[in-house]
Order: sequence, then structure tokens, then C-alpha cells
Amino acid sequence: MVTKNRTTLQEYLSSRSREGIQNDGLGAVIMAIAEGSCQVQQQVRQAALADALGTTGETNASSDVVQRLDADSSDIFVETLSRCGQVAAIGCEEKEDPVIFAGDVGGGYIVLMDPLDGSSNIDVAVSIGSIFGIWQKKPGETVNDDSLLRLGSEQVAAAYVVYGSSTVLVLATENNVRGFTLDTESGAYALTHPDIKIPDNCTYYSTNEGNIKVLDEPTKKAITLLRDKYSQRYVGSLVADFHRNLLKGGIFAYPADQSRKDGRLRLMYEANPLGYVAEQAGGAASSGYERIMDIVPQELHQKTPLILGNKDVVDETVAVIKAG
Ligand code: AFP
Repeated sequence: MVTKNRTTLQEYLSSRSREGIQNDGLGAVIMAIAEGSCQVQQQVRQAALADALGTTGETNASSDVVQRLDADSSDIFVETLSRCGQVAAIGCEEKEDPVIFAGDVGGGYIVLMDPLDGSSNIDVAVSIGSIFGIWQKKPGETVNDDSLLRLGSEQVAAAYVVYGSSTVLVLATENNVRGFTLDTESGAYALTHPDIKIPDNCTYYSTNEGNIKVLDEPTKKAITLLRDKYSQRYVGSLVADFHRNLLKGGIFAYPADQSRKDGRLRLMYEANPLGYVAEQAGGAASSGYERIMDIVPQELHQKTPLILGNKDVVDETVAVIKAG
């Protein structure tokens, strides 16, 4: 078996006194994410065979077209997270309102997720992913809709799963980022990336070059400087672009433009969790104006411009944008 002699995710979480995973119940939340992702990766890989591709005909709270797999993935993760008994509330990109577990049913964690990121790539067999930010409920708090509007800096963990040529779950806790690859034979995630730090050298920049004509002048200048220095790679699935840049060194940019003053990506489901992962791995995340993790959220589905990756390059890019 491939996982022989490798630490499984379950074993890693069981030794929770190490590595900053000391909070009761957090391991169960992460295992619920892992369990859900195994189901989702199976659905993703079988989608064409099961005639499960295409859209539901609806749009979500961010006005994006909902793919059938978006809706299925959302249901899967809500089910596994509910069942683990450690979650007080779930906010989901695909759901207008949060799912709140009242009274004794709920646990101590709040999870905000993009259950299937990169919808436009689903039908064409290109890498997609799932993203999760995890917060702890405040002591004595009775959870309501406002409880989900937390600062990114208050996350206790974040995770993402990339469904690529292999399925990889990356888990970040304070100062620790680790990657686990799914062994599809045993159904277990095994530790394959024990200590992820973003490399010092930035190799890639990832941005939608087609948007350059609608950028303001300072942002256009910042993107042009990236183009002059680095190789371009753009999958169009944030998780896949981020994962490559995290392992190889790189910067992702989806800045504000003339028609999208708040950018395209979601603060609570995409920018905060991946910003947290980036920071724990030595990188940085900015809106171009402020640190992502310091943005006070006004509403669950709000968008933000996002510049994410190697800290020195994020800082330089932000400086050019701010210089005006
Ligand atoms: P969905 O999660 O709605 O599929 O959106 C994908 C995404 O939010 C993100 O994964 C990509 O980085 C970005 O959109 C791509 O946007 P463009 O197609 O405008 O470049």
C-alpha cells in the first residue's frame, strides 16, 4: 500500500498536542472536511460518466452560475460537518444564508467554505478545489448570522483541497502548513508535504491578462512589472493557481478593475482562508490597499481584490498600486 510508513491525516491529528492543533474538536472538523473531500473528489472524477456535469440553472449569492457539482459538494460538506458535532455554524458560497446549529447540537467551531472553487473548469476536466476557513466560537456566544462576520486574523485553521492529477489536502494552523495526498486505494490522506514554506524565489505570476484593459493605470503598471519579471501561469481555478504558487513560489493577482471595484473573489470563502495559509507559510495576502486578514467584513458574500503569494512581491505590487 502506498501510504505504508507515512503518517496519515488521522494519526497526525491524533497527536494534537503537537503542531498547534490543541483545541478540542478541531481534529474532528478537519476529518469531516477530509471525509467530505473524498466524496467530492469521487463525484468530480465520475461526473461525466454519471451525467452530473452542467448547471442547475440557478445563480448563487454572488451571481455566479451554479454548477450541479457546486450544489452537490455544498450538500456533502454541510452533511459531514454537521455530523461531526463540533460545528456551530457553516457559511457557504453557494448558500444565501448560513446554516446555524442551535443549542446543544452545535459545537465550538464556525466554518466558512467555498465547496467547489473553479466551476467554469469542471466541465473541461481542469483542476478545481474546495476551500475552508475555521474560526472558534467566542466564549459563551449564542451563534447568529453576525457570528460569521469574523476577521481573517481570528482564524484558528484553514484548509483547501485541490482535485488535480492527485488530490491534495493542505492544512494550515499557526506557523504550520502541511500537505496530505489522498491514497485512493486506502481512502486515507497521507502526509506528503511535511513543512510547506513558500520558496524565497518567486517564479510565477497568475492573473487574468484579458482584464488588463479594464485596470486603472497604477494596477496596470503593477501587473506589467510582474509580467516583465516572472513566467505566467493561470489555470482560472484559484485553488490550483494558489497551490502551484505556494509550492513553487509565485504571486496570484485578481485586482479591482473599472467595473469590479471590489474585485471578483469572495473575502470570507476564498481570500481569508488562502490568505491565512499563505501567511502561515511565510507569504502574504493583500487587497492592494490593506492586509486581507485585517478587513472587517460587512457581509458574508462580500468580494475583495486579492494579491496573494510571496511576501516581498506582494509588498512591491501593493506599493506600486498605492503609489497611484
Ligand atoms: P467559481 O468558484 O465561481 O467557479 O469561480 C472561480 C474563481 O472565483 C476563482 O477560482 C478563479 O481564480 C477566478 O474565479 C477566475 O476568474 P476569471 O475567469 O475572471 O479569470
